[in-house]
Amino acid sequence: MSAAYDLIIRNGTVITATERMRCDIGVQAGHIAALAGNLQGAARTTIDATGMLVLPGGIDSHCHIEEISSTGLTTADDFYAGGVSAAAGGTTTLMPFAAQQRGQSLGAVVREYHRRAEGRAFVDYGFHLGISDPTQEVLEQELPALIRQGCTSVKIYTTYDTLKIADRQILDVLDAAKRMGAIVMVHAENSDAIAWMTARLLQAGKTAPRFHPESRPQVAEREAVHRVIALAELVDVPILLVHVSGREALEQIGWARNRGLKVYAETCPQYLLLTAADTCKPGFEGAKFIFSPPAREKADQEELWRSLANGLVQVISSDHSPYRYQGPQGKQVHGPDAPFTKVPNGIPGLETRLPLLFSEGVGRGRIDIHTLVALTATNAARIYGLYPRKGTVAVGSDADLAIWDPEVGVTISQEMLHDRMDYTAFEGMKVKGWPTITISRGEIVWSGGEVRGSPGRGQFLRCDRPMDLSGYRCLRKPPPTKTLGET
Ligand code: DUC
Ligand code: ZN
Ligand code: ZN
Repeated sequence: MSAAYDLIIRNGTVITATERMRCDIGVQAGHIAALAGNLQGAARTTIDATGMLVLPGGIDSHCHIEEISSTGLTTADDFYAGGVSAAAGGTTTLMPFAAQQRGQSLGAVVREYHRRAEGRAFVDYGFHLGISDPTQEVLEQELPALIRQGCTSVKIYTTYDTLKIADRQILDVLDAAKRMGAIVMVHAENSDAIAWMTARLLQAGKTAPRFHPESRPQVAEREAVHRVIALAELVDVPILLVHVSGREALEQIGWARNRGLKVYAETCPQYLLLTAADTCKPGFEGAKFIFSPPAREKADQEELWRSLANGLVQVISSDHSPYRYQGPQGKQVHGPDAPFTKVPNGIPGLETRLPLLFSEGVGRGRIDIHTLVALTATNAARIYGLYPRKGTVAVGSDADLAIWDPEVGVTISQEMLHDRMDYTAFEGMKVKGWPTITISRGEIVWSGGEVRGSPGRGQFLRCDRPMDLSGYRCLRKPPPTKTLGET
């Protein structure tokens, strides 16, 4: 008797980080149950994916969902709106932060973020731990318990007065992570250099948004990147540098790799597609492009694209950090003439991340499609302990899939997006390729421009210990298409 499936996707071209397969996919109870040419059996739902590419659902491994900043502002999207927006752009897993502020218990912070997500999350999610107060109690008691509960990654800052930790504390965090098998993500910019530059700019009356990039020059990022690499070498533990913005940080990462150090790196579409000049928009519009580190120059974009193709950078996240342009929680919270220092940092990007990379990366021949999958799903799954449940298309994996129409043309506009924002930094950009159907644990959640599914369907993901990526390189040459045998 032939098998019965909940869902069969027929005639698609399945793409993973290493394979291109003409095959059907059988889904049962939320998992991929079969991959085969001309799959036999019946299904309650069948999707004809002729002419389409079937990719693993994306993992956005750095985003800020309903996060309260140290200045008391909350990011615009909750776990429902963020999840819907992600799904509409082909992403099925989110990894936001449970962000500690000084004096808070880390365990209590994580409980609060669980409360925010439960009953609201639309796609599956795990939590990174944002640590700004690494007391002995946090590192020796709370952290081990949270790691056992499936939060196996930690983010620290070298900048922002209320978040940054000193070198000695960084060493303590790295040492704790090493003993417990967690991975440390670092926002690396030299805080004093930024404060010094900022004071000079403000004194000279240079307060407009366009001075934000000048206040955070590459040398400030380069110094902090080098320093945290050195601290990680001293402790002998891998680290991941988040939102790497340009050439100078990349040079340090390349130097570390050549020394044999396990230094991973992440970048974001804004560093590949925007420049510092975007903050020069008329009036206060430049505030829409204030994020840190800032976008750099064209030459930095080119170097970043190269670093994606050659494996220097492993992960592309959105760093979705949505503060609306208007309103009391937004960019103009301190008025339309506020100095750049008072503008909340961050831009949205959950929904546009994959289509921008598909179009600008694969479409323009800067990266191949397997590298795209590795950078936007598989590598994050491995680094953050979700592989092979997430991040690939394989028998036994969760049926998280995005069915892409590689030919459809879309002009990005805020109107078409599903987040709670009132602007996108990518307004007017034309892309080719968009997911027509997104499937999360076997359930169609986005199809033909419609969102399906209810708040709370997303599940918390207990992450395992991070997986080593050494020896796992991006492909330089696409693999041949495999045609799988029939069943
Ligand atoms: N760092 C982030 O990772 N996100 C938003 C703001 C910031 O500085
Ligand atoms: Zn950061
Ligand atoms: Zn961030």
